[in-house]
Amino acid sequence: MFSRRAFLLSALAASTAGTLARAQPAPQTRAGGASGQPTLLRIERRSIAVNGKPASVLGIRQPDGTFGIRTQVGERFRVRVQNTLNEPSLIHWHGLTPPWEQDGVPGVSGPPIPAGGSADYDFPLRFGGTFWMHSHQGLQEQLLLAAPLIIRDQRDRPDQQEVIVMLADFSFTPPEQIFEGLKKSGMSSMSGASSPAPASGGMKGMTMAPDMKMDAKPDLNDVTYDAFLANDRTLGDPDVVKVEPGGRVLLRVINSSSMSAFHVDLGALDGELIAVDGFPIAPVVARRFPIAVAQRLDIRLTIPRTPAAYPVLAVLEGESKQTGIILRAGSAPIARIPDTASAASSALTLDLESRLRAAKPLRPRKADRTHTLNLTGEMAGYVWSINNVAWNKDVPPLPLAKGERVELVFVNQTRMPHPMHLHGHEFQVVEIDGKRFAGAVRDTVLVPPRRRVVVAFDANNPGLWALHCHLLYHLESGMFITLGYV
Ligand SMILES: [Cu+2]
Repeated sequence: MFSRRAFLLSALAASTAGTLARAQPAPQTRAGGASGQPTLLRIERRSIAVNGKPASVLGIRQPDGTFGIRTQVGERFRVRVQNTLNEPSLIHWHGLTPPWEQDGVPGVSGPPIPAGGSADYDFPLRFGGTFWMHSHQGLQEQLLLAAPLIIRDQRDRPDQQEVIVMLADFSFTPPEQIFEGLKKSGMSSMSGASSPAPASGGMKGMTMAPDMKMDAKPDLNDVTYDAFLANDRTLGDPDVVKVEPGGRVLLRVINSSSMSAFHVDLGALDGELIAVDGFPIAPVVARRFPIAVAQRLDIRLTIPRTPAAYPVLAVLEGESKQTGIILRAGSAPIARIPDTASAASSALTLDLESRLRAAKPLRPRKADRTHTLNLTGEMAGYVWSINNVAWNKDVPPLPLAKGERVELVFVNQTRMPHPMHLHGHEFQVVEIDGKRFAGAVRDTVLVPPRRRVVVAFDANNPGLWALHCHLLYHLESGMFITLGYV
């Protein structure tokens, strides 16, 4: 008999199978479901217009044109993904807790789906909320290969209109060229600085410049984008959503950007933030909320009784560029909103994070195991790493054991913020800079420059799991590690 560990390793080594799902018991037939057929999702090339110019991008849609999927907690996630591209691809279910082989990370959970191939998924949905799906293959995410993944639950009221706002950054430059440019410009900016010249072999990128000041300004927005999109559109031609005057709206904001964080700006409307990354919090009322890459915000709004157009904007961190959608109550006229805000926004901070409190916190428990993850690297050569090791196939998984309470200590030693994402488990923010508190349960947490953030999770989903910075080019250059247990 194979031990579970042997199974784990052999499954890892298998790289030819096109089907990822393990054999499952006969699926329950859903009420109204067409004889228990899985939902079909197609990875496909599609065309959008950006700034009046055509752009060829990727997407994930059902045959009827629906982007992504909307389902219900308690249902099984029964999906067949068809890859219609002429290159391999694989979709990660961001924030869900599937069996590890169905997590959609090429080389970790299994092989990518070859061109023209398909893969099946079948697992129970443990919780509801706002999630999303995106390619974890190469740089496909930059080509908008992402879609909403909404799981309705008892928080979804019949008298509340759901509005999805999917944010993205867009460039007409091919992603591979963007990545090459980052590596080159990192080198040239380094040689022009007063810091010591970079050593050959890229090793310089693995340590902090010794003369770096503690108060050095953060590096934000490495990539200069051509546009910022909300539901695939710019403010020049925005998504206009009809809402009821006096009605209630649930905004599900998803930051599917590859590299860009925003401040969500509700203008004159008060928003009640009720969940982050799908998980409920003690509600926070405000008109502006930060959202890092890969995070989600569930915001309840009450639309005033006066017919009017209410923009929901997202202002780029540290700059004035903005995108957004318009909520149109009644037949109000819609004014053109410029794609630059009147003032530049600040960098994202942890001010809101430190105020968030989980509505359903983890059971208090001492950590059985703690891993410290120094976030390391720098712009020179564009090398990003964890504990000074840029990810490669020979890096062993961080050890842990089933049943343990595990704490991850993120210490950002760089000048860039890093949104850190753990696969297959929800975690709770339990400490910021030495101050313990019962913070939000979520799956992606921002670690700004020089800050220390601690998260806790229960090791209840054995397998091999990715843990990484969600900035696409940081992830791609090595700010990535795995956790493994049986
Ligand atoms: Cu990063």
